[in-house]
Amino acid sequence: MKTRAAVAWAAGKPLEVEEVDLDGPRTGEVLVRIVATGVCHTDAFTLSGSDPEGLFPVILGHEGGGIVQEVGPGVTSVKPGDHVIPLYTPECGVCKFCTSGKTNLCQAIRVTQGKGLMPDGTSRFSKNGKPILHYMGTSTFSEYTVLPEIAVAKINPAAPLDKVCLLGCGVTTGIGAVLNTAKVTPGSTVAVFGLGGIGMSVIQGAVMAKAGRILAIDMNPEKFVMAKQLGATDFINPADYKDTPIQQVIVELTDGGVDYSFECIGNVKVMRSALECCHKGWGESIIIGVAGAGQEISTRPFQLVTGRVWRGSAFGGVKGRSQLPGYVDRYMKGEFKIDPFVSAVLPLEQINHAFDLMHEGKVIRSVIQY
Ligand code: NAD
Ligand code: AHE
Ligand code: ZN
Ligand code: ZN
Repeated sequence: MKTRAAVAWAAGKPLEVEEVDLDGPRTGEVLVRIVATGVCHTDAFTLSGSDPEGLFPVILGHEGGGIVQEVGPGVTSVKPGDHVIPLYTPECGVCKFCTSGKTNLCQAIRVTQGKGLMPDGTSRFSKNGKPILHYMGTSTFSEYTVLPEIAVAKINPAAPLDKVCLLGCGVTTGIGAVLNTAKVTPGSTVAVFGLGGIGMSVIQGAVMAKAGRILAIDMNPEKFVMAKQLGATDFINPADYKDTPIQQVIVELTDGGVDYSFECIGNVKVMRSALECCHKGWGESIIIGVAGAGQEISTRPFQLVTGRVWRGSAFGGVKGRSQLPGYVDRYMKGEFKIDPFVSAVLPLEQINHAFDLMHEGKVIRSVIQY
């Protein structure tokens, strides 16, 4: 079949919206019509050429919501008409990782996914006979996409797909990092570095965890408005403290440091600040931001010897098939917000504008509606 898609032909070049060919689902695969997709900073990161795994040409996008159109042989858990969220972290339920009880990082198809291919080692997308690669196993910047069955979460059909698509990455990542990875305890002091879709979701998670104080940190003070509405209590622009390292500012403001910090930017220098603003003896820093090829983190080992902890979190530690539908239901019950995060709704033809809005810091999320 043909599908409209935004193709990234090369790193650093604008996406081109055009018709491409899409092969139908093979064994264990499903064809999904994407109704809406968010644009996450990770899409921009890969498009920029900084992603060590970045391959081109590719159809980006990993924060979608859609409806199953067709299933391939052997698919039993979903059927046409089911509403689904594509999962860049699938859940096979049987691999060593899925059965460990210790991680959400299912590895059943990670190798082929990282090469932009379906589990059988081929691509379903092409143009004039030339393959176009998949991205993060999802490629939601295409109106129709083919996904492995283990990479779709079946959700409540009453949920608005133009909102819950953000549970495909940003909102789940932020809330999950607080509740699953850090396990923030009531009364804690929390610092959030970077107030995009991820950082704002961390703030929501911290409120859900009943944190006592939530410090919101960003170079763009316009972000403080929403951070305050969501429940942040302190607002810090590092540009206001040029002569003092920001970790020192935070340690002084919080009687020795925060209990938990979250890096939601992808800047290795900020990752260091986020660790070093943690309280001696117990403070934990969670790295969520994704850093470019060749970047490395550093700190004095003494920071860890004296009890601070560095952790990372992918997709908020959430297992997609078994736990994400519950997040959709919790949103529907009003336990957390998604709607205010949708700053702009754009047609696929304006997807490059969505990237511009992100780089200009004008949106929390743009949602592409097909
Ligand atoms: P975003 O672009 O919407 O937000 C980033 C924010 O950081 C912006 O508000 C920006 O002003 C702020 N910022 C930039 N540099 C800063 C600095 N030096 N100090 C303070 N603030 C600064 O991005 P996003 O979509 O929220 O994603 C954030 C990061 O999380 C990205 O690196 C993305 O790739 C990553 N991410 C990781 C996961 C995961 O599972 N680990 C999931 C989604 C996104
Ligand atoms: N490909 C990059 C790493 C990118 C990365 O860390 N991705 C996160 C999700 S970001 C979503 O917006 C993730 O889940 N990582 C786990 C995984 O298996 O990819 C690189 O550095 O090579
Ligand atoms: Zn993302
Ligand atoms: Zn698995």
